[in-house]
Amino acid sequence: MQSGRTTLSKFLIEQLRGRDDGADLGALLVDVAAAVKAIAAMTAKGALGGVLGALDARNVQGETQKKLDVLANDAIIQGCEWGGLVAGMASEELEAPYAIPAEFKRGKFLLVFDPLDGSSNTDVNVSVGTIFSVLRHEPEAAPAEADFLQPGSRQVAAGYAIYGPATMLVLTVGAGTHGFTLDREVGNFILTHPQLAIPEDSSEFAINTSNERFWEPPVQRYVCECKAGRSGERGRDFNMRWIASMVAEVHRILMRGGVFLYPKDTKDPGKPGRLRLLYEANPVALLIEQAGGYASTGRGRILELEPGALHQRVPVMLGSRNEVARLERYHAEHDRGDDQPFVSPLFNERSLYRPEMALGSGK
Ligand code: FDP
Repeated sequence: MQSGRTTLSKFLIEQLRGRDDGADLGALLVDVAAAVKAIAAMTAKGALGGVLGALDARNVQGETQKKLDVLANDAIIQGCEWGGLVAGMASEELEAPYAIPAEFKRGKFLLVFDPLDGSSNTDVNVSVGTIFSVLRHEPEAAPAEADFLQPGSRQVAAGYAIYGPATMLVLTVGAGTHGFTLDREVGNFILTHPQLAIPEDSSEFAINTSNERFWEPPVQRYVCECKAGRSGERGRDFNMRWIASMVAEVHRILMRGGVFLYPKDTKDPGKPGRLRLLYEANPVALLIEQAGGYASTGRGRILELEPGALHQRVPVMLGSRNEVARLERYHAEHDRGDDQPFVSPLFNERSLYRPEMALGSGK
């Protein structure tokens, strides 16, 4: 039964009708969706596509590039550069912004993206995704790097695709967060999850606990309390998940609540967090807030950060509002110096959590 289904194009026409630049924004998002379908086809072939494995190259972050990172990056650039809709693009895989070739008209949007988030998972057949953010660009001139450095609150659209058992596109144009499922036979994204809503409270957290000794005390306190469950401060048991693919974690949170944390740590003092602000944290923060959740660094709202560099990293804590608010409170108490050492009944005297443990050498 095809009739009565809301396709992505129909949804965008209806959502953006009457909005300044609405038709152009809709057309750009349809181009992004077409590129996403190409990436979905590549990832779905797995080993049969000959595209798994690493390249003998590193990206600007010094991370080993996977073949699929580069192919996904090319798919988005080629899918979006020709339509006269974008003035420039920036990607996790490119050191500097990509200038639109002279033969194409320049448009009024900037497209910023992580072509394949969680790509370390491609070789093990676990869900990965594409994250994107659309910003406005007023001048006619080719955009400089500084033009991309806009706070997340100025995004006009944001979304991600998740390449899992089903391919989904989750999107916001500033009026709620909505999920579309790819009908592979027909080739259309169909609205299947309108108006996603994250519960305010949750008992599920996601964090890479192998970094525990490098975290700041407020994060150690939060996680320690979650692990203590009903015998501790929180008075109820928590569940933990770690997929190591942010898109998949965020998707779970949009579906059933929870929190995802990639906090600041002392593992690599040169990196104040793992995730990149412009093309990971900002788009995901907008999606989460449009679904009623909250996204913070622990010390303030992610969407209000003034970016300082294209590939800037930030601490990320997002999901169910009350849990993220609690994390902000723990950071504030710590920064004021009045957080109480947390004593979990699960830990014996020798392994008691004390704030000064986290301030030590990090060994
Ligand atoms: P990846 O480097 O594989 O792209 O974006 C960074 C990210 O994945 C997230 O998707 C994921 O949550 C995180 O890194 C995984 O980090 P760990 O290696 O610490 O598990």
